[in-house]
Amino acid sequence: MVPLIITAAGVGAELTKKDTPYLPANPQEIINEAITISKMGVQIFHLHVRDGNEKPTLDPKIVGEVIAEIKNKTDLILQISTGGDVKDSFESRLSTLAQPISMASLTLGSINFGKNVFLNPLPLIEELAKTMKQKQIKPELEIFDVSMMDTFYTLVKKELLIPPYHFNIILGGPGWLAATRENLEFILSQLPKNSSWSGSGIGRFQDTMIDLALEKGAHVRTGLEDNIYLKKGVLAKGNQELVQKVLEKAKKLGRKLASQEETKKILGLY
Ligand code: KMH
Ligand code: ZN
Repeated sequence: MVPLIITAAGVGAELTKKDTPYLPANPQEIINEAITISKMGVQIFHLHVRDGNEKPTLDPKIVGEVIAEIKNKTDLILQISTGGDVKDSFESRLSTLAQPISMASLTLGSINFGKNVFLNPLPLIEELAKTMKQKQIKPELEIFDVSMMDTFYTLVKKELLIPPYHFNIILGGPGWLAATRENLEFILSQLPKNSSWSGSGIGRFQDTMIDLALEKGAHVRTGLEDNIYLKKGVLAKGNQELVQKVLEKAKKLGRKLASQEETKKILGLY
């Protein structure tokens, strides 16, 4: 069986310490969280950065400092978020690709996000994909809905993506595609052969998607960005508790963790 890759989405851009006091919400806390989960065997850190006031930021200086420190202290593969915050400009989202990172998220369509819209018009998606290709940054293709697979094939036709493709199928948010086996299998039926994918879900559907992904021998994404509860009514005391839960599930299934070298090979990192 393919060894398991865990992506940790440690903070995101939406939550605050009012939602959970365990959110790493300033540069030092994000760096510390990265170090902790790296020691547990997590291979990829999906990175959103906060400033000293706990506000999401794409300021290249602050983002650059956090990246430098995480690279200095861990061997994590850094996957910068090009989604940012729903209010971020397209220009600032594109600016994240100037950072020295080997992966970046690439969402393949627009979707309702809380009371806002996470806007991803085709020209932006194409510009992001083109820049990633030029800079040899591996896109993680974020699939919130089956319609986003249509955009994937548009990018393939335009030769903006380099195989093998890596997807993150993220279901179960309000107004998104529901996190069901049927919906996941419908999406999977449209993935090119030899693609890799991880399963992730929002709130209580994080467990649903992780279980389905593990059952299918795929990879997983966990972390406080997607879900702040360890179980019903009990907050996770940091990303490490969510990672620990994945490690226990993997152990039960006899699934071993991928090394960083294996991870790079599986994902076809440049
Ligand atoms: N914060 C959301 C608007 C990504 O990181 O690429 C976008 C998001 C997806 O979190
Ligand atoms: Zn994100």
